[in-house]
Amino acid sequence: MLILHTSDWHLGATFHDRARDQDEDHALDQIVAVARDRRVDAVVIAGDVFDTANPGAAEQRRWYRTLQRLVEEAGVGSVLAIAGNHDSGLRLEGPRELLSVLKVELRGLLPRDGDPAASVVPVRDRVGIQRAWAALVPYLREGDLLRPGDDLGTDRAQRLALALHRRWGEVRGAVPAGLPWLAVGHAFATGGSLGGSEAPVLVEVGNLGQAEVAALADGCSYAAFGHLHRPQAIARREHWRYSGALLPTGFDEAGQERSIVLAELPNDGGPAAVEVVPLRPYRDYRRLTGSRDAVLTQILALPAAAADGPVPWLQAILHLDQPVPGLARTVADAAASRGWSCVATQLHRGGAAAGQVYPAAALPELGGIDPTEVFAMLHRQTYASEPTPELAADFAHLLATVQGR
Ligand SMILES: [Mn+2]
Repeated sequence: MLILHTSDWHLGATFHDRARDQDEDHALDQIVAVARDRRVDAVVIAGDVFDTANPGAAEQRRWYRTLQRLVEEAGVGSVLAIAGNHDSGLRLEGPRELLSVLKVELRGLLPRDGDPAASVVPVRDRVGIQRAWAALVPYLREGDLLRPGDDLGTDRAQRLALALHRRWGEVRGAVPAGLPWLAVGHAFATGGSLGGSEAPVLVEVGNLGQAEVAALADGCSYAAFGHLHRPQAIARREHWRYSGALLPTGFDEAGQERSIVLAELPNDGGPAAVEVVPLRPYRDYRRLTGSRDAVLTQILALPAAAADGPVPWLQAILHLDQPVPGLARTVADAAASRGWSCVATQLHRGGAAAGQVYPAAALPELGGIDPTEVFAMLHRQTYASEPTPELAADFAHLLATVQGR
């Protein structure tokens, strides 16, 4: 049985205040196409379907339409989804019973006194025959985990980890024997045996800190996790994975490939064979850093964007030692000349950001300081340099005008 694993769609998330409807559609189209062309049996969405607990109408429509396409257009036998920390579990599983009739199983909540067996669902192939089980554990919050009378120690992080592992173990214990099974979770997971540079890269940490994925996934054929945005195996087990996010979530991820996972479950319940399938990006992202001149040179060397294609997005981080009026406009115009859009300009001035000009003990009387000296001190603090003669002359002219001399 072939499983398609994806997560962290974050539908409706803006990127530097810009909507990415077309980017989302472009990625979701590819997921539907892979599910159809590769004859996928079941699709797993491991949390953070939406970016906020209260998604807009357009995002909800995109979500339901994608579910419908996976079932009707791609022909999959099961779609399984859980809530992540960005989702409202209550809202996500609102239509749960209705969608269950339509081959879609949603789990948004697992209350602390809820039956763990309610989180275990059958996974059916394209002709509707059950071939596996799935343990669907949404992102769990403190109130879902701790029970009255619990004595799990005084350290909060350790107490929550123990309670999470207990809950995961209860769900795992509710999986019937006899068929392969999937573990589906949304958490910052570790393998437990790794440390230092081998630990999973921490991209986003939930309230619960770290969790031992084995507590849920031990003995499963495939563990489909969400929450970390970089695609990766967990604890070097190729069949325990984060699929990674649908779209880049920051310019620091420019150039990072986005992907989905295809996992072929063997009938004997052993570990799945895994294939990572890249998603073609809708647009290019680039971050350019350096002095004003260096960044402008790099911008003019960017590949020219096709006039009828998606506009690639640029972030410019400029290191300045002098004020440069109109710089953001200059950078935006240069980007536009190559067909790019500069969606974010960040200025790094060389001086101390919020340091004190004077030591606290030696604050002078304001009336006793010459305005020209105050201007020079501010310049030193902001840019770690002296004002140029031209700038000093401009300031002197301005001061004379203000003072009416
Ligand atoms: Mn998350």
